[in-house]
Amino acid sequence: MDTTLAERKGTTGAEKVLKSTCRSCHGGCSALVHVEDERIVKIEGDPGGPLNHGRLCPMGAAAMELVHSPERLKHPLIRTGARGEGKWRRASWDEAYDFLCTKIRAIWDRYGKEAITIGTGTGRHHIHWVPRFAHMMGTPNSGNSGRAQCLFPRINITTLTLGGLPWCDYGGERAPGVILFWGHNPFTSSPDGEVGFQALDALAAKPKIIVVDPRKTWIAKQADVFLQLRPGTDDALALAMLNVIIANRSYDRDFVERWTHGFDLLVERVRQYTPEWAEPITWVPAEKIRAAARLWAESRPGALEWGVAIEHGLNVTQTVRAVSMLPVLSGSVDVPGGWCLGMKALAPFPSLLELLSEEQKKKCLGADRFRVLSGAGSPLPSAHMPSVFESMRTGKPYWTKGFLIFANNALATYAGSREVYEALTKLDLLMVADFFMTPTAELADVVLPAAAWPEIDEVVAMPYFGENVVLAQQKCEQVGECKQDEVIMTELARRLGLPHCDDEPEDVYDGLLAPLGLTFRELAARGPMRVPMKYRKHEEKGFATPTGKIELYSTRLEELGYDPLPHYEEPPETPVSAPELARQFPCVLTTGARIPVFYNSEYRQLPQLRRGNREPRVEIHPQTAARHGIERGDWVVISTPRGSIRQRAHLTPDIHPEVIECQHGWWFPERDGWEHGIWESNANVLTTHKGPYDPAMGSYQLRALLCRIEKA
Ligand SMILES: Nc1nc2c(c(=O)[nH]1)N[C@H]1C(S)=C(S)[C@@H](COP(=O)(O)OP(=O)(O)OC[C@H]3O[C@@H](n4cnc5c(=O)[nH]c(N)nc54)[C@H](O)[C@@H]3O)O[C@H]1N2
Ligand SMILES: Nc1nc2c(c(=O)[nH]1)N[C@H]1C(S)=C(S)[C@@H](COP(=O)(O)OP(=O)(O)OC[C@H]3O[C@@H](n4cnc5c(=O)[nH]c(N)nc54)[C@H](O)[C@@H]3O)O[C@H]1N2
Ligand code: SF4
Ligand SMILES: [Mo]
Repeated sequence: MDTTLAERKGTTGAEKVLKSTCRSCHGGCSALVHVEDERIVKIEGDPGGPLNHGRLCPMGAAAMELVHSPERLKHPLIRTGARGEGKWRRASWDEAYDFLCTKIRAIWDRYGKEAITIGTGTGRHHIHWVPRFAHMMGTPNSGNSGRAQCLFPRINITTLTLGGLPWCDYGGERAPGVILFWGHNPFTSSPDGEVGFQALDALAAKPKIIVVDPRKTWIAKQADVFLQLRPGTDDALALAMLNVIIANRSYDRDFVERWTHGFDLLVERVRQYTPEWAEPITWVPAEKIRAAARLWAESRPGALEWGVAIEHGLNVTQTVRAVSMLPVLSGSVDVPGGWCLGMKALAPFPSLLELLSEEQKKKCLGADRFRVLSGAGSPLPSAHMPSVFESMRTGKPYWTKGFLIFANNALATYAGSREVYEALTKLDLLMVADFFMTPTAELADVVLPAAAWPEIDEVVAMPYFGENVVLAQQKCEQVGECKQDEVIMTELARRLGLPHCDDEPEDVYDGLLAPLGLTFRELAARGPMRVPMKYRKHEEKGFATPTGKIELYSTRLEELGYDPLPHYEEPPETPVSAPELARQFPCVLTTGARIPVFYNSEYRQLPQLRRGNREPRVEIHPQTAARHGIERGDWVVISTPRGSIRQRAHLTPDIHPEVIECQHGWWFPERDGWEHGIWESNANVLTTHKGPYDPAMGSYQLRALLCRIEKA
């Protein structure tokens, strides 16, 4: 990887156009990157892109501004003052690596290899490399701000019960008859390698539409049935829909009989969950629940678009279980236009888990308690991150003393920002690799400049863990001394003399592509590749579960000590379970519905995206605002029992009158001081990671909490 760009791409002088893949979000849009004299001069959508057909969203369109931002970190920094004092010295990569190696060895000697955790954030290009690097380092502890909160509950639980996570079949043999958007808005969020443009294109065939959301989103306005529920009650709603489908006998009898395990037990279980039972819990009229269940069952095949909203609460496992049964009962699994298991085009990623001894694996923080988070069925093992923070703060069950972060603004995106702060300031070593000096990076001992997507080589397969489309990213420009995360991990591994440190990232890419008979360079030259879809794969080999069937009654959950059938539990902080508290905090708070211009805590530095979005916004229903004397554009203080923040009032009749929605990820890069305003408008000042948790995944609450609003 050390040949110069000019040599590799022949870019000296004339303009060249290189094919790559946008990852300004979870990604997948094919892009053409124009390079002149080794500098990017334009980035545009690639008309040949299988997922985007030439289009880019606002964040993709701002990618060149990201690459060339004057705010970018361009060389390593070592802290010279106290944490947060903002005193740094510029260091060479050699010095930075030497500094890291000395600190790492000192922690190993004093506290053991498990005392270092490798962290990352949402699904970046290097998401698989983080646990790999942890295993090379001899630690069972790696994880991210989303592992128990984002996609992985869906992955781990469907892996246990269906043998894998299915995705909507767009552009296949036929179009879906109905699409169910459940706590999910892919037109804005394009999550997990499932680009919103695909969902948009699927609407052209005029499927029936059902939307479950406390806010009347753009897609909710086109819906045949819109279920405007109380945040956090998704499980109750899904159970009531299952009840109706079973009571009406409108399920696919052949499929259920032949391909599911435990249907009779499910029938028994959901008999109690009638729409009338669900109405006062969910705030959705029973008749609407019936209408949605009828439409879903009648308009097969059904495609389920479910999102992160169901993973930001405490009923994650049960909700994933209940919602995933809707396409199962309607016989929509792995059929054209339905909800299909991926083609798994790549070879399994070499995670090097085998490097950990059994004794070391047992030290994975929180794994014994949250047995679906990182046990069998989890394609990416993970520590329970709240337990990691606890171990940083208290030394229980042992000390975590080093935290090496590759892409995560921990102070903004984990629940309980102040608790995270307390934990980070107790470390002996905090390393942060990022594009920018974030408030989290400001607390580090070493800050490393990371390369952004147009500056890296990578194989990407979309959707995540489905792998129907394989794409390449190509390094098009060298910015300052920035390095790709995989390269940083490899170089650090070499300095530490870790096992497998001789593998080049490109060797790994070639290995992943071997089943396709391609090398990385060949893929990069030819562009994206779509693997032909095969349907009803279970007819050949069954489902990859212990019974070979879809487990409505989960034998794996039973074995792990969890309820094998879905049930509903009211979370502890709601108007129903805590009426006393609700007198002080009368509104239901949800946070973080995605907006088109920012990515979690990112991009506030980019004028193209910040323009028109200078300040954080809280959505309030006009009646609720009037009750509190709040007018459009006022600063509003939002409080929970844990803290207060302020955001500007955005009044809209599209939100449920009892619900408040505040944006997440806010800090102000332009402000002085290490905090850069991290305590002012950051939604996670309002949350906690100290529990309670979902019993199987260890998820905490980022949404569906009680709050109070007042004019600032
Ligand atoms: N209250 C509340 N909190 C939430 C959420 C919510 O809805 N509400 N959403 C949660 C979810 S679902 C998630 S996944 C997390 C996301 O949490 P994070 O992943 O922490 O979020 P980001 O702000 O997207 O990214 C963090 C940092 O990564 C840097 N970065 C981006 N790409 C790269 C790269 O390739 N290499 C390196 N080294 N750095 C890079 C960015 O500059 C940024 O500073 O937040 C969670 N937090
Ligand atoms: N532009 C942009 N794109 C992003 C991101 C970003 O920050 N910006 N973040 C990325 C990340 S990390 C993720 S995980 C994905 C998430 O993307 P999505 O899965 O689409 O999730 P959100 O947009 O967070 O929420 C979807 C909807 O859930 C609703 N909602 C809120 N609470 C509840 C609830 O309790 N129940 C139900 N049923 N609905 C509820 C919200 O009103 C919102 O309309 O987006 C990714 N893509
Ligand atoms: S949807 Fe994501 S991958 Fe596509 S252009 Fe936007 S940021 Fe890039
Ligand atoms: Mo996420």
